[in-house]
Amino acid sequence: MGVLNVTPDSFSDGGRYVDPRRAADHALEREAAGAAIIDIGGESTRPRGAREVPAEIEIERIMPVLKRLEGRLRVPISIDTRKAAVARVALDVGAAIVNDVSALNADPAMAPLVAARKCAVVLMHMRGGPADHMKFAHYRDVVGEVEAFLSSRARDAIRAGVVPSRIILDPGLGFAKQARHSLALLGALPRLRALGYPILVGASRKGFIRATAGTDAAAIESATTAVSAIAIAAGVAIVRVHDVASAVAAVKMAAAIKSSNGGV
Ligand code: HH2
Repeated sequence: MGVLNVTPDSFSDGGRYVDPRRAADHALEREAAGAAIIDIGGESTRPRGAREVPAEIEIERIMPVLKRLEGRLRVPISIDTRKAAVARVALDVGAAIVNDVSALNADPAMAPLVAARKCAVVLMHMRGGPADHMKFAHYRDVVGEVEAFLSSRARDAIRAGVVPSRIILDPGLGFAKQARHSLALLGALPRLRALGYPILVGASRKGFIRATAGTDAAAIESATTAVSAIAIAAGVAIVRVHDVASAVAAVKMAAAIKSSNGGV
């Protein structure tokens, strides 16, 4: 999944793709580099005080890009939003996946929308909102608590009419999590897999990578690629990244090693 943030303030690529033509070209480049999904977002969720964006502004940011991509992008588009009004217009112009970092909690209209459209949905673990989630980064058993949250959100989604086979779960690395929490979740991916849904991880360029591998750009990129390989080897279905070409190489290697089955 290639990330395309159409925001002035995203923590890793903020402001670069606000021009719709540039953003659309970038989506096409990411597809050409091997992305299987393009994730488009019009609201930053960065840890330190991301500002709430009204639905109209999110729509104003994403629609020109989605319109430019209509009929040009072959891979599915995922829309990164917590707002049903934004998801609705994106689905109307061909988005296939709703990526909701609130796991359908932020907007009561989101679950009925996803159910009615029978689209795929990413349910991500977070506590609090994008502006204050780091206040809630305290756990006794981070893996158990995230596991319980995700399975309960999946149950609630199904109760609301969401098609079970269209649910994707995400531990929400960096969201209401200290570095050690994100690392623990990456170490427990087989447990999350055992919940029975495809798993998505978004590790790309996040704070726990910087805290672990170093803060220069090359270290951040190589460490992101390493995490993609580890995640795929652990059975994750989707890695959400900025540098698609590196992730594709990592995914190819991890998948080839897995399917070799140790020579058996
Ligand atoms: N991370 C970010 C945004 N959306 N969605 C899912 N499902 N999982 C994630 O881990 C995830 C996400 C934050 O990263 P980024 O898009 O680079 O920054 P920003 O939110 O500032 O645009």
